[in-house]
Amino acid sequence: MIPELDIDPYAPEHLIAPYPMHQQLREAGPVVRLRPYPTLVACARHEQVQAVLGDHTHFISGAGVGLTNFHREPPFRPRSLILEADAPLHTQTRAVLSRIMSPKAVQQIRAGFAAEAEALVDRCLQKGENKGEICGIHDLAQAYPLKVFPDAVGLADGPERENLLLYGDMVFNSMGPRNALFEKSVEKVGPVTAWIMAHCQREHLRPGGFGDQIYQAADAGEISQEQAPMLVRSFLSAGVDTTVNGLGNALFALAQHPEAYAQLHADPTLARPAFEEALRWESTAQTFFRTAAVDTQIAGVPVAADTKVLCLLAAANRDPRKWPEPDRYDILRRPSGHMAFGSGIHGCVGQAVARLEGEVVLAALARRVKRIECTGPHTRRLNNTLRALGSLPLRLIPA
Ligand code: 4IA
Repeated sequence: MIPELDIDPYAPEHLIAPYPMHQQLREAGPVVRLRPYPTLVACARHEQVQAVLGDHTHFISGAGVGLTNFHREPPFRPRSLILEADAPLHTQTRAVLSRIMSPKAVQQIRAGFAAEAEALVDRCLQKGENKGEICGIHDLAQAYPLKVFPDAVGLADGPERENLLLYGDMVFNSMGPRNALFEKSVEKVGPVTAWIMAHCQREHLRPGGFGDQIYQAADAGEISQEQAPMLVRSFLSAGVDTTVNGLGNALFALAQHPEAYAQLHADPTLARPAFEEALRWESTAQTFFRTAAVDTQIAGVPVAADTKVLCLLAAANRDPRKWPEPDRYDILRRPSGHMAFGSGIHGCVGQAVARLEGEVVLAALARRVKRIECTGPHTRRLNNTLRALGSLPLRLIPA
């Protein structure tokens, strides 16, 4: 009754080129099974992904939002107090993070973030002039979030910030199977975890920054003192590798679509919708899981209690039932309802910060750069959850 497909979404060929697989999954039915993972069900259509994410009482996060079911296997690291939590804990921690990253708070960091974006694009133009090309990933997509986000959190500057990339790679790999990608990132992250946990402590966090504001919430009794470092860990887990790849994918989209870049250059106010459309077109976080809390159903298909539900956000974002010409990158589309930030009560709490980063970087490019060209083949950094580039050689032609 429920279609069963012989597809491993974590096989390298599908991580490299996921879109044909997404189409197969969407067309097979609203809910499918995957032979390599007999204990889960998967949804790839927009309607069902939205329904599952929108129903947090039947589809919980507390058993983990990766493939591992925390009811049966221990979590790989102490569980996040927001991502891997349900009410009432989630309600309490989310309130604190959502205030720290409220639209008003984001308005206050805007000018600084914009100035950094302009300075960085200037440095990239300079480097491009000297060397003929830049790496869109290393020089721009990584450099920018590694500067502005840890600054906002309140970490000291320095090359150790690269630890955040290794840590993010591990966190997002850990949401998939225990495959070679996971093992490799765990190997590399060894000494990094101690650095991350140390930098969750108040003495490493500039007074007034996002991290310190967590401790202020603990001082005010909104969360406990023991919860504070774990919520800072959420910033350090979720705040860098996500925007690095959101920006990287947006640069890739624009480099592959010169006509879209020309529209952006002609009207830099399109920076925000161009970033948003890039999130739809290449969802940074490709997949998340929920766990059925009770015997329930999706699109009338029975789903037993404790079943893991794989939600293919990236497939929902190209579902032709939802989007006309879904494979087209169209910066005039205004893709409201995309799933790249998830949706429902667990929808990305940092999305205003992420959008700010995307907007100001693309706006700085739009104003200073007439054209961007790929000067050679890009490489991919395979990850069980993230759509990530390893390198993207670009020529920036100044305006
Ligand atoms: C956390 C979904 C992703 C962006 C994410 C990763 C880690 C955490 C939250 C969100 O550690 O809380």
